[in-house]
Amino acid sequence: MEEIKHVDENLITKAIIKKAAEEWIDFSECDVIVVGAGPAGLTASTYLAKNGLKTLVLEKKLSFGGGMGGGGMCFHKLIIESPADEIIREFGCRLEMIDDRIYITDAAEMMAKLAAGAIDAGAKILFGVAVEDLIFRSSPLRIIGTVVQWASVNMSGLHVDPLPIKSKAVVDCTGHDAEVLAVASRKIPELKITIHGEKSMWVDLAEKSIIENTGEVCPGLYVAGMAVAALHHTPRMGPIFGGMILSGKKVADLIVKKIKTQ
Ligand code: 48F
Repeated sequence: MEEIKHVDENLITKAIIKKAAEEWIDFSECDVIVVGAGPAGLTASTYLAKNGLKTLVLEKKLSFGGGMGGGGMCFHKLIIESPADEIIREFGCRLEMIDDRIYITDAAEMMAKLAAGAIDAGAKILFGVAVEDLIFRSSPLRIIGTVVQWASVNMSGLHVDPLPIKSKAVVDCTGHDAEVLAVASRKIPELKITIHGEKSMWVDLAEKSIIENTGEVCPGLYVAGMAVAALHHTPRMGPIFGGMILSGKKVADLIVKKIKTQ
């Protein structure tokens, strides 16, 4: 076997910092910032990027998948109902039918394939970056980007000022706590956003309401996935993911239409 290549320690540091900084500069202004790399965020970013929009996904954890990894109470399976199965198949995910138009898949497979789909479509996913605030303008009132911080800095409790990233649209895909909308509600009262929180479980109604209520919250700010239930006080649905996938696709379609006609 050929001898392993010698690597100078300094080259590692220089290469990582140079390449990462180049990409941060490039993405400091983008078309869409998707906050959260769960099922809704990954689906949305895939279709945004496929449509040629410069799409940045900010995820505060060091992994993608959000609530997918936990399956149902840590049993490693997820349920998908029609017509979301068509989208899941587009990502190359294998499904097994368990009842009329109801399917099951592996949590790890769905996480990996949705993320690979988003990356292959051209979306950039950054881990360990938390969105802690928004950039806004008045007359007319609108959102024009996010304010970000290393999640590890937030966890440390150190006082470090964050950095802004501008975009034409921001999508809250942060799940049950609707973290971005919660900040908007608290810090930009003119937007008149109230987070009521999700209701108890009712699967059919939950899935339908998520898809129906997915969309623009105010100019430049959109919501998809479970954050929709938190905003509209609609039920939760547990480990069934058709609504998340269709919500992600719907928000992407709305943003593409809006940005391309601007
Ligand atoms: O929670 P999550 O999976 O949200 P989702 O895409 O899907 C919900 C389902 O997983 C499930 C369900 C229905 O099937 O009930 O729970 O709506 O993914 C949200 C992601 O956002 C990240 C978080 O770490 C997770 O990966 N996130 C949350 N707040 C922030 C954030 C933030 N402030 N900045 C960056 N990432």
